[in-house]
Amino acid sequence: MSSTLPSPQRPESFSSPDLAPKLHLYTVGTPNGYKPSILLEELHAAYPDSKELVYDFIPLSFSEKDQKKPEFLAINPNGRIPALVDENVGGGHNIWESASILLWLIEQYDKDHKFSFTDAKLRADTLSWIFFAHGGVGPMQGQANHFYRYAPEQIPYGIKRYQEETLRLYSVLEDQLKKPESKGFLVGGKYSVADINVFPWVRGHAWAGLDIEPYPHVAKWLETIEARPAVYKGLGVPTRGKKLSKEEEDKKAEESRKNFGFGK
Ligand SMILES: N[C@@H](CCC(=O)N[C@@H](CS)C(=O)NCC(=O)O)C(=O)O
Repeated sequence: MSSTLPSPQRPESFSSPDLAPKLHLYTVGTPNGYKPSILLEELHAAYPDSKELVYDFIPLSFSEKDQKKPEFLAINPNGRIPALVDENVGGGHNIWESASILLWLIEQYDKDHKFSFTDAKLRADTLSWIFFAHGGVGPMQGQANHFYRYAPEQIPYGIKRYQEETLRLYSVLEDQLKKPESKGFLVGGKYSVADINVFPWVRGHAWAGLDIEPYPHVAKWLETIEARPAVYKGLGVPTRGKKLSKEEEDKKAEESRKNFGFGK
């Protein structure tokens, strides 16, 4: 049976046709979607000779409901992006849930622990911050986005509840990042997978109607990470989101409402 999913595309970093991709990323330009492309680009920059890291991406379309098609459900039974198929391992392997994909990539390909740690306590700290973001920032900010941007009726209680909880989580990040020993990163005084896992969410604070100014250390952390060339490249997969005007934001929200079936 031929696939009805979009064709794979090559990211700019691996445009050479003689490199056969063994990693296939199913993604959309959302915070969860950007996490693995950022890490893949960081790994490529850190290990430029590794052929195992050559990847392509399949830009799924929410309006076409690609994420609910049987071909994709065979890869991710939860019907959501991102998902990764890794053909470097015997028999291939499907990995889904954004944080799980990051941990898989680190375990398999970050041989020199450039974005991870060998020390048991720092590994545990990494998991703590990853679970904090995966169970807290992502879902809470996702709900803030929903009530603030997509809900067909404005429900002030829902907006307030999720915006306030997201801001509380930002204050936890702020307290960590302001410690001198943090050196501006979440774990072990260095940029790691713990930062990559939460960065795309916090970067999208404005979409949830949130202001980052009360959190200067978080704002500085965002700026530092955003300035990394690999992060720039990762944010271009599948498409580069551009800064939108208020009118463009409202149009995008309207489109998204239609795609998710709760449009006006
Ligand atoms: N916990 C999951 C969340 C995945 C998720 O909610 N993905 C959204 C985009 S950010 C999605 O696929 N939405 C489409 C849908 O719900 O059908 C993860 O971190 O991978």
